[in-house]
Amino acid sequence: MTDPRELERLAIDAATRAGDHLRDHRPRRVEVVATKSSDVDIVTAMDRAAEEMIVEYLLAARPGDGVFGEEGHSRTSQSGITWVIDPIDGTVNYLYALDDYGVSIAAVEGDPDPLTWTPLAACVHNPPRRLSYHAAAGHGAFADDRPLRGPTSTGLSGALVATGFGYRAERRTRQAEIVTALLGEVRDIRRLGAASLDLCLVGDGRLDAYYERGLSPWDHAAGALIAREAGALVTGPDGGPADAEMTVAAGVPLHGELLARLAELDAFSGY
Ligand code: LIP
Repeated sequence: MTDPRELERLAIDAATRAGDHLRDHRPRRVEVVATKSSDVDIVTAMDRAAEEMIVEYLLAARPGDGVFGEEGHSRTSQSGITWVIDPIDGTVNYLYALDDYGVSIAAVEGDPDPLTWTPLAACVHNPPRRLSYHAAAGHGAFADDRPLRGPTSTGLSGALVATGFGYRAERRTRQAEIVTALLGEVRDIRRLGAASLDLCLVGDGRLDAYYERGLSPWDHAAGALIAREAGALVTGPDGGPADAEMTVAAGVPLHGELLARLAELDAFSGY
């Protein structure tokens, strides 16, 4: 049985090395090399370079592991452990030289499917702040060496709620309707642009809640474990694992209140 703290250390080292490269070698003009679901769903040369660095480092240390990366690295695991990688979560922020982006790396046991995998270890590294959020299953969550403060216990009307919007205009239009309905019912809304950081900030009590529909597994794999190890609830619409349908993260009682309100707003399907 692999010690999750060994995997956590590897994730921190791999994320920090890639993060140093992203920060210190960021070109003045970041090159967009491809688009995915829409013209604004971009891939940069630095996304690809960072993923290559991360995969090379992790497989040099653990050659039998699997890989499931946003930018195309995919490898079946022989060891039972797979690395779920988003080399730049918050790519648009990176493109615009905004500081809210993260190198997100999680080690999971089982298939790379958020509905069935067992998260073991995670790191979300924020290069501009030289800060690593990290966790090993059963061993708590940290920001560098500081234990995370844990989620807040506020109710919906006093909540600072983060969310995000998809890359397709049709989805964003529906998401705007939902956030408009919530805006008059909560303290305020934030849209940072990186799900992995949003989830870590809920675990650190610096956001009261986060919700988003349409996340990919690599967007939430690491941040969800870190938030959970800090004491937050992170689920999908039915209280099960977070998935593309919906990710909701908060402490109690807010998690239940927000989930119920999103259900009333029909936020879980149709867009
Ligand atoms: C981003 C997510 C964010 C979402 C953005 C985008 P990416 O991931 O972290 O929460 O709102 O639309 O999907 O594409 O930067 O890896």
